[in-house]
Formats: sequence, structure tokens, C-alpha cells
Amino acid sequence: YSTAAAIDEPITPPVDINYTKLLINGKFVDAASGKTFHTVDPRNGKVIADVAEGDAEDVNRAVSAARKAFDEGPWPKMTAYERSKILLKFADLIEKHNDAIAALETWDNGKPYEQAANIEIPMVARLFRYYAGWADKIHGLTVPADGPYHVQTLHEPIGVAGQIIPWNFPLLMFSWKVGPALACGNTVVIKTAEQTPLSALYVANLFHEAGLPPGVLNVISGYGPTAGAALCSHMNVDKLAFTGSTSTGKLVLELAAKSNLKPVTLELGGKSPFIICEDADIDLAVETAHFALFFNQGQCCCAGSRTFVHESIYDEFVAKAKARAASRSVGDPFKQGIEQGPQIDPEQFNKILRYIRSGVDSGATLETGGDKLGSKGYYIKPTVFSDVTDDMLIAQDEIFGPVQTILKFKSIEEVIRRANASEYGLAAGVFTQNLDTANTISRALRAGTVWINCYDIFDAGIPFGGYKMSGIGREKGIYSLQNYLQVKAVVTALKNPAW
Ligand code: TXE
Repeated sequence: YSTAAAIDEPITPPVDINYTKLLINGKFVDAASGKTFHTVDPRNGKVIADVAEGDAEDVNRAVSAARKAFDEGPWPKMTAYERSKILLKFADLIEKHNDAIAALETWDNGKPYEQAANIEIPMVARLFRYYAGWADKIHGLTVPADGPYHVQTLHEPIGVAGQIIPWNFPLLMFSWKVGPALACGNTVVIKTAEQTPLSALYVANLFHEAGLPPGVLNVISGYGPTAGAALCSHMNVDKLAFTGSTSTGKLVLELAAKSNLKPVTLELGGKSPFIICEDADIDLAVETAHFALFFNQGQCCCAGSRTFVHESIYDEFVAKAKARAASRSVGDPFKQGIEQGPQIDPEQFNKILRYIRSGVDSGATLETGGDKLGSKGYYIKPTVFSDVTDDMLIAQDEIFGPVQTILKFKSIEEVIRRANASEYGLAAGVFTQNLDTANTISRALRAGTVWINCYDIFDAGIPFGGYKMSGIGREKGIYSLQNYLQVKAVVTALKNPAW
């Protein structure tokens, strides 16, 4: 990794901050309370901007606007083709503003600019195009019922969707939520994460340039226990979608149940196994396992955070994984060629350092890293532990940082059992050249995604979500549409059933 000198003089981000207010009913407005909060640069802890701090009163205003836009239209009553054209135009505008949006994302989050500009923001545009394509292909069925009846189903938008997103992929999470909701004809109130409010406000403005009617999309910046909880409890919100920690997910479900029983989709934490069999292409496995864990500073819900390696290749794998982590370029995320920026905030930074200490204390071998990097901001050295056992905290908890834990296994049967011995079930990776091994393991794993000889492939059409305490429901692909639709059965008596 780079020396501390590489991160001491932060590069000035190539973008201005123009949008810091809440978006309610098509207008950027101050919070009702007049309050603001700091959004902070994780490279040095300095304030980037003061952002309007929405709370329950602002959520009320936003939900009223979304309710009106849903009940009175025009959005759900427009032709699906017209809605599709607005989503397509929005995707074009995202592409046009790609570099500015990527710069905001890097500034607010700390992720490498090249990652934001070349991967994430293009994926956002791609996702909106994907759902624009669905808008006019959502339709019901005719059902061959017993008796003299004509039976059909209507697939209707569910209403006002409340959405809460995290800070690790701010705009990508925005797109996974907003894309399908709007394509189906719903209206939206979305609460962004308090650490990363800027990119959603920027693109909300582009949505209006694309012709989205006022009130269809409302964006609330603010904190979870105030703005977030108000959205979850609101009696006029018809559906909730949440991405974040498992503990907050449980709270979201409880608030939904205690208010109006709105349906909830949850995308929560993980401790995903990455299994490397003895016949794997070892260099590819080392590189992919490295990417699976360290991508986005390790802040991925589906990070391959339990690296299981067959005993026959364990020592070679550990040596190569250590060398790869030690050569990872860490530094100012605006600098070219940087693979890893700072962690998001002091809470996450300290949590990760605590887990590193726990790994050392519990007897795992610290191969490389193990400490913070530099004196400013929230940089952590890429860290690799070997000799990790299932009972260690670092093998059980979601660390959400650049800490790879490498475990050893002997047989396929054993690794399947151990991989499944987790409260989570979000994703998994399997590296083998044997088709039967690949199929056996992928069928046996209790995980929402299994990547074989690859990892973190996130096309718009591939569903994503978790088994067990990693969540409820699926996002992306055709599967996300059903989160935002109601099915109405219409049964009509026939006068002349013979026809
Ligand atoms: O998550 P929270 P935090 C995991 C990861 C991380 C840990 C804590 O392990 O270390 O969670 O991160 C909103 N009612 N993931 O504290 O609290 C909050 O404002 C309604 C995994 O950031 O779950 C933000 O918008 N909403 C993960 C969102 O929930 C509430 C991504 C996520 O914050 C709320 C992020 C409340 N009472 C963290 N409290 C993933 N699955 O990708 C908070 N929020």
C-alpha cells in the first residue's frame, strides 16, 4: 500500500456542490425545522457541505406530495410508454453528467473516483434503462377459471413507496430502489444515508429535467431514528424497501408492522463464503478473492468475507493473498490508479480496528496490514488474517472493512456445512474447474447469489437478495417488479359462456 505521504494533501474534487436542500414536491426546500447537518469528507474529516436535515415533519410533507402525485396523477395514469421515455431520458442525463456525479460520490463516500466514474455511475444509467424497458411490458394474465367467468389479473402500482438506502453505494442503491418503483407507476419518498446525501440530490434535479412530474420522486436527507423511522411508521406509505444493517432492518419491519402493515423488502448484512477448491485456478482465485473482499474498501454487503481454502493449496494461497493485499494501492481516491480510499466515517473505522484487534487476540495470524494508515481521515491498511477458525468473531461478524479472513477446509461436505453455519445467507463464491463440484456446492449453499469462478457480477437483470437474516425479497431483474405491484383479480360473469 501507499505511504501516508500519498494521502496527506487531498486533491481538490472537480465538482461544485449545488444541491443541499430536501426535494419535496418538485422543489428544493429547507427542512421545516431549519436544521442542517454536516456531510464530511472521509479523506480528512473536513465538512464538505451543510445539508438540510429532514425529520418527521419533512417526511409528512414528502409523503403528502407523493400521495397526491399518485392519487391524482399524472404519473400512474400516464401511458407506460411515456413513463419509459422519461426514465430513458434520465439515463441519458446520468451519462451526460457522469463525471460530476462520480466526483460527488467519491468526495462524500471516499471510493476511488475511477471506480465511481467507470463502473458505478454507468451501472446506474444501465439500470434505469433496464427498468425503462419494463415499464410497458408489465401486464397481468387471463385465468381459465371453473364456471361461466372471464378472469383476468391487473398488475397495478402499489402506491407511495418509502425507501431507505445506505452509504456504501449511494447512487447505485438509489437506482435499485427508484428504478423499479417508478417503472411500475409508483411515487417515491427516499431517505438517503446521512453520510452520503449529495449524489441523490444532484440526480433528483436531472429527473425533473427529464420531465418527471413534481411529487413523483421526493428526496429526504437526514438521520435514521428521525426521518427514517418516520417513513417506516407512516400510515400513508404503502410499501417499504430498505438496505442496511440487519439490526436496523428488524426495526424497519417492526415499525411497518406496528403502523399499517406495509409490505417490506430488506437487503441486509452478510458474511459470504468464498470457497476455493483444490482444482481451482489459484492465481485467478487469489485475485478474485482479493477483489471480492477489498472492493469498495470492504464495504459491500456481499463481500466474500470468509475465504475457505482447500488444505492442499492453503499455504500457497495465503502467501499469494498476502502479497496481493500488501501491493494494494491505498490513497486519495481522486488519484489515478488508486484501488482503495478511506472508510466512510469514524464509527466504521473504529469498528474495523476493533475487529482487527479481536482477530489478533483470538489467535489468528496477522499476515499483513492490521492498522490505520496515515494521520488524517479514515484509511486502513489492507489486512489479511490466516489460521482463522469458525469460532472467531472475525469469522462470524460482518466487519465491513478491508480485512480478509482465510480459513482452511478438507472436504466439500465439510465446507458446505461450515459455509452454511451463519445467520446470514446473502452471497457465495465457488472456485473449481469441476462442473459437478460447482453444481453440488451451489445447490447446497443457502445464499441468494452464488458466483462460480467470478464474483460481484451485478447486471441489472440478475436478482439480488438474501436467505436467512440477510433479508427478505429480491431486487433487480424481473423479481424487483413484484415488490412494487399489487395484483388485482377481476372476475366477470359471462352471459354466453358457450362462446
Ligand atoms: O447501518 P444502518 P450503519 C452494515 C455494516 C455496517 C453496519 C452499520 O455491517 O458496519 O451495517 O452501518 C437508516 N429507522 N451495513 O449504521 O443503521 C440510516 O439512516 C429507519 C450493511 O450505517 O442500517 C441509513 O439510511 N432507518 C449494508 C440506513 O438506515 C434507519 C449497508 C442504513 O443504516 C434507522 C450499510 C431507523 N431507526 C451498512 N436507523 C448493506 N446491506 O449493504 C438507521 N436508519
